[in-house]
Amino acid sequence: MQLLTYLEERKKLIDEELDQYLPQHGHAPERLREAMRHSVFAGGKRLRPILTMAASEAMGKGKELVLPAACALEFIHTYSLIHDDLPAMDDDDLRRGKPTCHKVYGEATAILAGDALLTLAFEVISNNRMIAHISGDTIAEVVRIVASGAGAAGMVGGQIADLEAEGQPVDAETMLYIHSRKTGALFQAALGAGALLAGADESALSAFKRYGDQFGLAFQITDDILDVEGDTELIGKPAGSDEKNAKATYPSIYGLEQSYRMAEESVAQAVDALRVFPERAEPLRQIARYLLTRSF
Ligand code: GRG
Repeated sequence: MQLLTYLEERKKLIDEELDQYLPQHGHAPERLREAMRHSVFAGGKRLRPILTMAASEAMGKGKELVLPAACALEFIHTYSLIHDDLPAMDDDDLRRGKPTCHKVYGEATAILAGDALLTLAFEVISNNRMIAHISGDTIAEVVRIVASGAGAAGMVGGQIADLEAEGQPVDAETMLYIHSRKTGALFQAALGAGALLAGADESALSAFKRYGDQFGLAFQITDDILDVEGDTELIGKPAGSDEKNAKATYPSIYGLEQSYRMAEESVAQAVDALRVFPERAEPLRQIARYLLTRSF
């Protein structure tokens, strides 16, 4: 399997689908529509929806089955980035190499574009019932795990813990708490949604959970490493911003070399979590390994 071709094909499919789900002309106020599109199409890697599809494929089901839920995860991710960039939070001018939503459309519109993307996500998940005749109970469970991953016990909880930790000395335990929620919880939800829609039982769900835990950790460590060593052009934001903002990161606590070894260990554990799955889980294994070589 050629991972880069796989990722490119999936990204293209997701982009086409995202376009369909976003409000069309005349179906929402034009400025809001434009702001939502600005951020959704600013060039993300589409990792979360790709994981949703790959989880379904690992279960032996098609990727099409989970496309609405996959798009929902990208809408939630995009909303979180829009709000994270606001002056009240990280106050960033650039995201994915482009001016942030509030820089182009103003703060009020950016807040509302984020709100509209978050709510659109749940509207879209319910579409799965129509396109693939998934049972109402399964849809309700998918809504529950996605809402919980995105909410107070997940991403939003991690974000506030991160804001509260600003300017304070942060130990390794607190950093893990922040990252497993702020970043990891949405990856978990993406995998869980794909697995549930594809009919995963308790034991398969727990394997995906183990994979997701370690994947989230490896993603965060490599994200922190890229902030130190990465190329500003490629990562789409100024390199060195974590140090400038006095953020606790893996390199700041463990040093670069040890951080890289920790990322390798997490990737190995993520791959190991999938040992019960046959060949069709290969994309998930390769996506985890790819974290170690990514440049953005
Ligand atoms: C505002 C509720 C709320 C939450 C914000 C996602 C987030 C929580 C903050 C973003 C800050 C940040 C850079 C976190 C590190 C991990 C992360 C989410 C990186 C961006 O994800 P990628 O690399 O982004 O998947 P692309 O651009 O490829 O979609």
